[in-house]
Amino acid sequence: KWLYAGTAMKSSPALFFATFAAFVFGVSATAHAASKPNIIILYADDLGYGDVGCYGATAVHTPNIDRLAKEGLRFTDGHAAAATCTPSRYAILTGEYAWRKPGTNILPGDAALIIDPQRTTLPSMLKGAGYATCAIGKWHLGLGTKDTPVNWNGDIKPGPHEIGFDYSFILPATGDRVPCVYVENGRVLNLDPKDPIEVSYQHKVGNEPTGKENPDLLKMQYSHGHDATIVNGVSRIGWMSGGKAAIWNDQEMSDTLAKKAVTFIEQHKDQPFFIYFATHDIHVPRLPHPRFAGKTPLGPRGDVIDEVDDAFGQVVAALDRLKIADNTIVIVSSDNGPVVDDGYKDDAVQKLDGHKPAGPFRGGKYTSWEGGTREPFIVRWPGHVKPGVSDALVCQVDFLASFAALTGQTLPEDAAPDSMNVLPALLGESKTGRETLIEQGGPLSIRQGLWKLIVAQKAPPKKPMALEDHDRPVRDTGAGGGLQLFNLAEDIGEKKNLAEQQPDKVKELQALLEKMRAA
Ligand code: NG6
Ligand code: CA
Repeated sequence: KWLYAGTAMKSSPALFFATFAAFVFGVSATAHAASKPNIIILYADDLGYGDVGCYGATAVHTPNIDRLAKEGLRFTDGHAAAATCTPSRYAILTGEYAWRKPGTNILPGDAALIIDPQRTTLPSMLKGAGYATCAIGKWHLGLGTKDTPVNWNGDIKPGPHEIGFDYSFILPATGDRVPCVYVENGRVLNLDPKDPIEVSYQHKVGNEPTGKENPDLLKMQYSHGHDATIVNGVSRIGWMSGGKAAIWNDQEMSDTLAKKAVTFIEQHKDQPFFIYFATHDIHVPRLPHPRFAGKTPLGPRGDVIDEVDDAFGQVVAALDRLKIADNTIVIVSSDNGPVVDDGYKDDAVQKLDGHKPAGPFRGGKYTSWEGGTREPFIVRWPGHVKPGVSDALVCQVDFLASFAALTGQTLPEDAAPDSMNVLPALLGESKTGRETLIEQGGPLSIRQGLWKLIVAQKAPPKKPMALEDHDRPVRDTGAGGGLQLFNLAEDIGEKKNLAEQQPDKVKELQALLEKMRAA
């Protein structure tokens, strides 16, 4: 890892000098200015490659993301580590592919924390470098331990704090999973002790109506799953009772989270800070604030794209206002590819009308196709990152090693095993990033340059990665197709399986994948 750091410094003389100066003279101000910029990850949920203007969308309004792309580097081959939320978030925070650790697929809302507090994480590494760290928004990495399940009415830990975040304001799991309450620094916000919260993912608790029993009470119907406790007129996954005063307001959520991020920036503007800003948008249930409702022809799914852009804009505006934009790396990306119907009847399918959520790619969320993990991926750092477009292959799993190199941190030997220092690519100093990448759809795929091999079983798996609906055709996941080889240089849409034609390439990639798995 230290070698990586050295390489990065070599490629950036200014950075090297500043780090050197800081080292020799102990000038932390210099280090802050040059090698300890603030870092903000603007992390959308389920936002697809083709869902934003700068990647080709025309039916939505994303001026803030488009501005970041114009002022920064827009990647065309930037990836989440997986095609669903929990494994991608596990990887971005730990620098380890999630498939190495069992139990890291989509978690229920009462799951235990899946990140070992002993390990080095992106926030703990940056904390060690002197950063104030915070997590705002969607968590979905579990809370509590297996032995001591989370106590919603007491101290909720271990959680963000135990893995390196100084401040946290989170949704415990997802917007469509109970409990529908915010947890701030390990306590449910606005909880009335006389109205304790009970949560179950096994059976109904309390007397709240459910989507299944009382569909007449719903303001939005579910299309699959999502038939348990009704909260704010929307039935969710899982049952909850109590906590009335603590229930979040879905329509206000985007602004609530953005304001928390802005406050954190205001409070920490004079020291290096790291913000993991994980929006609920554009995940289901899609419930835009009234100022965005109906603003796009795409229905709620389009409206919440406008909304997430606005939330990002609020954060970026704070940097401008406080005059710290030049000293802040802002990253925009998403945890997995797009999905249109993800369990509620919100018109997303009907109103798609030519909009291509995954852009030119096949598939999306839950799938092994490029649409599963290839995301909007933008890095802006005024004066340091030359604006442009980069085709370098990079992945969110690389942030840990890359930012360790940037901030001069040495990682322990066993930390972040899959994180590569691709800092020169992230800063636009190099046109190349990784040579290989493992993509986690259902089955794993391996990328080697523009070659891609999906290593799936021949027969379709009985139950795809997410609980599938039964009344519609099975999603085109790429699973069940056996070995599938694609040359993305000529076939970006993964239409032409070359496995039979090129058995040697298949063998080579299979062996490479096995080697990386075993590493
Ligand atoms: C699936 C849910 C889906 C969504 C997903 C997690 C059903 C039928 N589907 O199981 O709605 O919540 O899990 O999404 O319940 S993610 O972005 O957090 O990975
Ligand atoms: Ca997601």
